[in-house]
Amino acid sequence: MTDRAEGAAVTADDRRFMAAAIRLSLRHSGLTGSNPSVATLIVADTGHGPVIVGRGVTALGGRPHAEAEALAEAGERARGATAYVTLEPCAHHGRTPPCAEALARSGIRRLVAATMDPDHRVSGKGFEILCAAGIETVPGVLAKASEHALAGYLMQRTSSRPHVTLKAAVSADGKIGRAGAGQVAISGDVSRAQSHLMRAESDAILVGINTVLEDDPALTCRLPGLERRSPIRIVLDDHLRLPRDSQLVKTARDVPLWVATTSEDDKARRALESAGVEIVACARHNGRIALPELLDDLGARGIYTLLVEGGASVAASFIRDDLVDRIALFTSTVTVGDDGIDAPFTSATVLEGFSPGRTMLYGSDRFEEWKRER
Ligand code: AOF
Ligand code: ZN
Repeated sequence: MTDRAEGAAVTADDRRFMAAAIRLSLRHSGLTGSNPSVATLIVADTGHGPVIVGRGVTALGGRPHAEAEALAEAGERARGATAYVTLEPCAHHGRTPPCAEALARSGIRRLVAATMDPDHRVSGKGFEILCAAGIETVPGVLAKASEHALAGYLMQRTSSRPHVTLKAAVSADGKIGRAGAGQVAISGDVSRAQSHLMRAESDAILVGINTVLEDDPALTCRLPGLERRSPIRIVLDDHLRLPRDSQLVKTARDVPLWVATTSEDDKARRALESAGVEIVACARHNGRIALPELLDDLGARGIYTLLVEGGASVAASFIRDDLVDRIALFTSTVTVGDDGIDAPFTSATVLEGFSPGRTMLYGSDRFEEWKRER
């Protein structure tokens, strides 16, 4: 959707309230199961300018929907008001009645929406219900910002696979670590906090078995207060080499651990399963785990946002199969030396087909975000 509502009057207040609704929607990102985290604001003109009289965000777990909460708070004050929704209101009878009908009954005069819901049960039908009820319906306001907030959901609904972010921490001399040296501290504390926040916002995090054998990572979010927002941890482990005494397996009963494999070694599988690990059986392609099929499987299991954290060969496989939607690149001032492992890309060599997004400084590290041009 383009960033401008066609043929309708969009005011500066409309953009301001939609920006506030998008910020509210982020509050439950990653916490609404297979439902997107969306938000609704009901804004009434009290005679002293517009005032928010109802606000709602999709509840934890995905239900009730945002509109129900916002309309309950607004009550009678919804009459004649404008509703701001970050996603087209639903039109289907799910576990709750359709939000489009609830909005139509509430007496609102205008509906301002950021983006259309690609779910086949909605996809324009929500807007139709509101238009048919005589409500002025203005879609496409801050569409790009909302699509960014809903990237995982929109990707899964339109292509069946998760939105993939490839994260790399690269030294000043273009290395991601040193073979056989265990974890090499490349980025600083502030970048580490930022990357743990990225974990908290992702449904799942994925690494290759070599990274596990080298670094023995826990892959949890360890930011104070966000420990319970650790993503599902996924290891690509073709031959089931994951050690039983690894940090990952030792914590498998607290934070889900999935092992993606083509191995049919029943004994090894059972040993991992008895430690609380879930085995994800994969198809094989050219002697390796077939990544496109694995991603479709993860999408079907409700993973909408996937963070790929390493190592070099896993990153190279995702790039080769054209499965990367976003690159999060931390470049530090540390140098590793000539015996380091070359990063699959650096600030100077980011992949063709990616365009720059944000650039920020985290401590002395530089962070760049690159987005796939599709
Ligand atoms: C809304 N408001 O807050 C959200 C919506 O299983 P159900 O019945 O909850 O339906 C899930 C679908 O509802 C989901 O695929 C998406 O189309 C929509 N999500 N819609 O009106 C909300 N979270
Ligand atoms: Zn709904």
